[in-house]
Amino acid sequence: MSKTFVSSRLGIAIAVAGLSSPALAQFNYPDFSSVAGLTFNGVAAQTGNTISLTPPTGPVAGSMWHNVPQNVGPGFVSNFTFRIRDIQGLGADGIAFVIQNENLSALGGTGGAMGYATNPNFPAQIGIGNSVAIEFDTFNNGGSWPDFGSDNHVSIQTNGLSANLPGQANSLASAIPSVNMSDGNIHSVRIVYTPGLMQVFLDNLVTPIINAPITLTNHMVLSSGNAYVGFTSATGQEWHSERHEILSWDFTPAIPAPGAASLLAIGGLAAMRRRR
Ligand SMILES: [Ca+2]
Ligand SMILES: [Ca+2]
Repeated sequence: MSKTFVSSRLGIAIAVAGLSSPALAQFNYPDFSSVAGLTFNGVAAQTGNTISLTPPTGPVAGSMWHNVPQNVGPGFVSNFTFRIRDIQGLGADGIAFVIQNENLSALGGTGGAMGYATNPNFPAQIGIGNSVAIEFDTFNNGGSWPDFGSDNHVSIQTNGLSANLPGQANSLASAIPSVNMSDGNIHSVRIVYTPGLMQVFLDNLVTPIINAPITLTNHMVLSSGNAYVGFTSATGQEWHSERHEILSWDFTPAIPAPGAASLLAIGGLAAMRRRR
């Protein structure tokens, strides 16, 4: 393959990525054999076909963002699967799905700050401002800040434009799921948002574990309705850590842009042909 060919292909890729059409911004990673379009910070990295947000060591933190700001304002649906395994000691600290309008290098503190927040014990580790984080928290930091008295909770956390914080004082809504999130099994999450309602489903697409009257623009400043989406994670100590993995991820804005409809139609035709 000639160098000229490579650079012309790269030029086309840049030209496509440079388009601001929301139709191109929606994405689907059935697995992470390709990590094109993603940015990694801290210890987060592709590992085989999955994303390892953190290895089972510590204290470390990692984040992963889709490179293109997504049209979250009018609403969206995002599905992902995660797995938490290689538990050391009590295991810590969990995974967060984060909507933020800071930048692609955003990464918060280690330990209970879970990569999205400022760790109140280590205030030099600044959290991500202008953010809403849905945390899947596997360590009860009750000795340091109120944490629902649970080492297995889900909570929607924000501190408005200021750096996010991990304690329950910054929770908009929360739940204690019946499933053990750090049992080494693959868990499925669906987040459904329309202005005024955020729903979080965990391993059950019928009944949400969180059904909360949340409007993002009450807590964040978006850019023409857009913000970055992605994941953060962290561990506290090597002796209380775990591997946090994301195995798949998709994101669909609520209102398909012109062009998205035709892409969906093409996908539908292809599916029909496959069924025949
Ligand atoms: Ca915690
Ligand atoms: Ca928490």
